[in-house]
Amino acid sequence: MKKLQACLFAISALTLAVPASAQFAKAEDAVKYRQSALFVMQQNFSRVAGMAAGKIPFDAKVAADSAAVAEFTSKLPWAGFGPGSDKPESKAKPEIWANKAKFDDYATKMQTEMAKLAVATKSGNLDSIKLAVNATGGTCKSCHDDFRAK
Ligand code: ASC
Repeated sequence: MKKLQACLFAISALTLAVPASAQFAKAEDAVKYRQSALFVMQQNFSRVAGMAAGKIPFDAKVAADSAAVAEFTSKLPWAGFGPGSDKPESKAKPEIWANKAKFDDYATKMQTEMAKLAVATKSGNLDSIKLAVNATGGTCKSCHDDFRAK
């Protein structure tokens, strides 16, 4: 019974990790949450990008596993950009909160391209992976250009 409870608790904790309406105990926690999610996503995306660029030996399974993690983590950071989370020091520009619709649009585009990258890695076709890496990287860059301080 204890095990079942622990298991159900773990499952609900996982489910609760995601919603965009999430509240955090402190604004600093929201910043840490979004930075952590973006870091895990970036580590996994750049591994696939490195393979697409020929900088890392291509391994179809590692690429697919990495892209799957990048796709999942691409859903997480946005909960950490809620009201008040502009206050702690970070590279996130105040323009994010002033132009939330534009920021959200970039976030959606990135998630769409990341999902296509995950599909491409499942095909194992390096040419489609390269195209998807470029499209995804473009969505990272355009948002950074507008909304991330140097
Ligand atoms: C990365 C990373 C980014 C994007 C961007 C793509 O690996 O850290 O910010 O890709 O450089 O243009």
